[in-house]
Amino acid sequence: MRDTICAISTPPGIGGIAVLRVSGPDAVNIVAKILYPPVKAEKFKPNTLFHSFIKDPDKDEILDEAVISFMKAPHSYTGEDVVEISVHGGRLVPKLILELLIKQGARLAEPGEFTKRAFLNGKLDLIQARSVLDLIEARSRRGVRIALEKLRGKLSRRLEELRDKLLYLLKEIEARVEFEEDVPPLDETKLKEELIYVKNLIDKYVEEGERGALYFEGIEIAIVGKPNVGKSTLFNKLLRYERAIVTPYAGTTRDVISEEIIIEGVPVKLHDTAGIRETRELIESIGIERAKRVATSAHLVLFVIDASQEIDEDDINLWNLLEGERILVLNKIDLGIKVDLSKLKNADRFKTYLISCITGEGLEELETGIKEDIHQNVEVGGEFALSQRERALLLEAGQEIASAIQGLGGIPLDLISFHVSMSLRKLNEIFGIENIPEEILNSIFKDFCIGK
Ligand SMILES: Nc1nc2c(ncn2[C@@H]2O[C@H](COP(=O)(O)OP(=O)(O)O)[C@@H](O)[C@H]2O)c(=O)[nH]1
Ligand SMILES: [Mg+2]
Repeated sequence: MRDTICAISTPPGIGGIAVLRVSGPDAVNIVAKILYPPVKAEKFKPNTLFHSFIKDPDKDEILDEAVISFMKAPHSYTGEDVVEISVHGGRLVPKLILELLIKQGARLAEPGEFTKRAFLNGKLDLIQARSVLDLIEARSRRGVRIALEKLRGKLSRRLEELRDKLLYLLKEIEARVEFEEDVPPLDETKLKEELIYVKNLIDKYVEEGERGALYFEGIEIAIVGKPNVGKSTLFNKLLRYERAIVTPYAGTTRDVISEEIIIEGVPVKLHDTAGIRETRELIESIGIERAKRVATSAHLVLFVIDASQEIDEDDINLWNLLEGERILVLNKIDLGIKVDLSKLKNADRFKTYLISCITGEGLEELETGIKEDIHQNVEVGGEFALSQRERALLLEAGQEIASAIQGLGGIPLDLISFHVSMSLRKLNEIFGIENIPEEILNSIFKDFCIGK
């Protein structure tokens, strides 16, 4: 039998109300003990509210006025008896009530423990449980939609279809391994086709799930260029406030400054970097190292050049240092245009924008270009998001199927069967059907807040 847990489910601080949640077999008894005037357990009717006062049974002092609701097992979030106590939101009172609950025998819940119980009691599969976190953390409407669909089982249903298919194939193969004489021989061509079908579907889901995940994990954009070309000015323009210090002196930005903005529903971490050039100064050179790192790991680089100057060694060296996607930004066109892009290798492969951060010319077009690029990255149609754990397991499931396909015709049938069953196991792990070790379970729920 599980114990009874409690937590404050609303965020800390001052608010209209605060909600304390109690879940477990003793929820009603424990809460009843701190109500005043005293109530019997019968007072708690499923799915109804009643008004009461909260009082420490050992003291003669009312703590607050409250509304109590009761959801009876299994018809509650956790699948257990759940009592929720709404009190006045404040700095101290909810904490005092929480202490009372603990004194009466409830245990303070761990982060995500309510949701973990929902999973353990079969109210949610592990995919849905994880989507609760996505929903809480969603920073855009699109993110909310993706998380909600996942919570309602959209992804679970798709993966279930995969599982059913694999289960069917596994039975087909196993029948040949076990009762070779009694069943018609295996049509290997057909089996291969079906395995390829499954493999392609898995690949598609991994890719789609990765794109969808960008709505939660976000993407990174780094502004890169030699000193004094206007990186910090552009950074501030894109943020729409003066975050980075701008001066006419080269080497002003010595570290990477990062801020998050939402573009097209996608959280974008924008990095302003130290101008990259040869330098003897220690602080500046550490900043430059960081800038290089950020530029390498970013999804997109905005490469800024001073359009009013000729391209020099510093621009060229830096350009050659980069590998990934980038957008070329020719800034300061209000001072005239002198650049000759042919000095930059393969510059014509990338989108180029002429702008002036001072007059604002071209900025809108640049922003549209950035949006387009983000769209390409997350691509409309990223219909669901996979967490890193889900992605890793799905990839492994796919690898097992690939091994089965490769082995067909060459290796014994029971080995093929082994790969297919391993793949099935990985899928089951995603759902949480396979026995999952306590540490892994805890690591899944540890990112949740207390009270969820
Ligand atoms: N004329 C002109 N000056 C600019 C423009 N953008 C930035 N600057 C100036 O260039 C200098 C360096 O800008 P800053 O953003 O600090 O460059 P960073 O070193 O690349 O971060 C500052 O004096 C800015 O005001 C522009 O579009 N036109
Ligand atoms: Mg700067």
